[in-house]
Amino acid sequence: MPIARPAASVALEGFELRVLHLPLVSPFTTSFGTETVREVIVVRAMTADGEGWGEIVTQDAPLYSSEYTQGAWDVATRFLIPALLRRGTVAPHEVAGILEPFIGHRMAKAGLELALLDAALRLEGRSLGDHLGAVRDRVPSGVSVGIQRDPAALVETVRGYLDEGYVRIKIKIKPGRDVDDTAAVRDAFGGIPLQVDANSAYTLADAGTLAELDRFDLLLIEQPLQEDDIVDHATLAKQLRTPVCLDESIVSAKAAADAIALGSASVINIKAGRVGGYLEAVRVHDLCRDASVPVWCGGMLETGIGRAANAALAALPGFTLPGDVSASSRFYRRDIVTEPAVLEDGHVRVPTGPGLGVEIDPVALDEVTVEKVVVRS
Ligand code: NPG
Repeated sequence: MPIARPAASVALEGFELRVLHLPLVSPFTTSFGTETVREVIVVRAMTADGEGWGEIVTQDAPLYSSEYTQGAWDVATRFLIPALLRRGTVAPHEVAGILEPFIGHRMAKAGLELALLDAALRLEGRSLGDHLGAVRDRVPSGVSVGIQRDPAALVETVRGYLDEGYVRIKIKIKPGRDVDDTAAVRDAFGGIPLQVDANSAYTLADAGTLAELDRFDLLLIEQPLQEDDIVDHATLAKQLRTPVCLDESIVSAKAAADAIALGSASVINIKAGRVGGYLEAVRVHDLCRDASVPVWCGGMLETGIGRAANAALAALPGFTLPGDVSASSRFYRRDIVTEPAVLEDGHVRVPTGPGLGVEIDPVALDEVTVEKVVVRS
């Protein structure tokens, strides 16, 4: 369902941006590299009637997408924030239109829009989940498992997450670390809900190897080819029994519609940052639902801010597969919110308080802040 009642306007006075360095509980390895510290930008919208928080999910380097921290910082402070402040009074649903002249930079735009959504909904006393159209009070929690030293180590890591109660396992793969890793997890744990994520590491020439994964009855294979390989993904999908899910390629509702029309994906991962905001994410959800394409909520190692918003999004009715909406403790020893998301019976609760429904822990936030700027009207 499209959002029926837009959130109210807020009188903008400024924005504070902070770069955070959050140490990870263990290194996270994907086909594009290993992270030990999550670098991320947190946004505080300052309005005449209070504040709102958002998160720009870029990483320190442009390895997952073309966006990265210092690029987002620059475009936000130089172009995006000034454009919003020039308007003065802005409703969250107007943000995308105001920022549209600036090409790309969707993660930066999403973070700013989320801060406005939080500010506006707090004023109205409505939760983000209510606003987006959530129909559940908790969402099933899947976990994304990085590439480990060897398949045996992977099995032990997966065992730990299954013991904690995660209801779906996603393992990262790359050339040379695919069939054996998947076989090891399948053999060790039988018919658990299992999927793999290649983060664009393959080409069509690898179709034979990827078809070997068909025997493991995976829920899906995520983003095997490059972001722009929308036609190649359609060609590959015809050669695999495993459903192809797109992540990096889906940068908007239009991109999702194109991918579905071409047969490039039969499942879609929705990440609000990647598509330019939670409101566009709802549009992706709506069109996938109309096309009977299942969706699930992706994760970008969010802090408690983005994690709360993701739980709200994942509670929409078309999210029929468990998402990468795990407990905060999957990544962080100390989060920047006072009540970080926890795993309860394999689920994460959808916050019900006004706005994001989480409160910032100012001491924890200061401790991980490495750079800060305030841009005022
Ligand atoms: O649970 O937040 C999470 C992480 C899920 O694997 C995950 N994210 O490719 O989807 C991905 C990957 C990612 C993380 C990509 C951070 C880019 C940045």
